[in-house]
Amino acid sequence: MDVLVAHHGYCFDGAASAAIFSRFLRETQSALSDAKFHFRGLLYEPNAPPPGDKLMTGAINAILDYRYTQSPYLDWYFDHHVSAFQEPGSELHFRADTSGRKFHDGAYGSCTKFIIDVARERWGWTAPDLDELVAWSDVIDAARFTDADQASSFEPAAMKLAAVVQEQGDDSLLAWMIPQLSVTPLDVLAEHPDVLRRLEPIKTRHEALSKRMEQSGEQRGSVAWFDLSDAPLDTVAKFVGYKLFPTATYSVVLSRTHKRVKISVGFNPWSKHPRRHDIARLCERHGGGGHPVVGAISLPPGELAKAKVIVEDFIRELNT
Ligand SMILES: [Mn+2]
Repeated sequence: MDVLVAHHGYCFDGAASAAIFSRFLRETQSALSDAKFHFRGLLYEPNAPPPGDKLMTGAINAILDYRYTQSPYLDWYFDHHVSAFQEPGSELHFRADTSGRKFHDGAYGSCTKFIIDVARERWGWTAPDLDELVAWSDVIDAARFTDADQASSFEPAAMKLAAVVQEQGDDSLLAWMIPQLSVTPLDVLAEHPDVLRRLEPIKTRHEALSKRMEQSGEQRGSVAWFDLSDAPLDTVAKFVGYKLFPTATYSVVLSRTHKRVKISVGFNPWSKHPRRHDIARLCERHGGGGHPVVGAISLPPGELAKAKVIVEDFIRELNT
């Protein structure tokens, strides 16, 4: 039997969700103890095909940490994105499901924690050796770091692995790493030569980007704003903005790659001021999505001018 685990691609929570879910399935469904597991990353790209198109006929199919689909091939579903139901009618379809294998809870900080909690409550399945993986997924996906310095650090093993998954993630790397994550302690896996080799250039790019953000950043009211659209972005640094502008309540970053123009919006997790906006809802107005505290809008690469108009809108809105 084949099992296809389609997960949010190239994000630590997506990979950790796939690791925990595949082990859960192996250990609780006796028919699947010898199954062949396939992993497939799904991206939030403009014009991304409906996730149902990525499923495999004749296999057990799961979608984790990604949008719901009404596809009849979907067997298992776990997600915590509040924007999970994008296709018309998909939320009603989900609510009408009677399989007992499809779960959604927008209150969770990570899909990984959601899966392990549901598996324990409904199936009595536990995996105490994965506690560290679960805890770190929750910290990373919900940005529950102690401060902006910890959030930008490459010291903890989970942060090294997360950087590699995010920046060098592809299906062949994850085909190796996901099964490893389900059985290997994080500090052992983070010292693997294949991980270290990929990490070095990431650190170098990260330092260069930090400099670029320092030069281009400005604070407008309660918003730290970075226009990085002058040159393609080759890395990400989600929290450097708050290191540079610790008094900002929000950050807005405009960036582009050859595939897309992206507006990333976040709430400063260490802000002294309360969050007054639901960022997912604001992003949805422009065809994006995410969580209440962090969201993004992706546009085709030719729409930089349109993106700049949206940014102005956002900065105004976040300052009201
Ligand atoms: Mn997630």
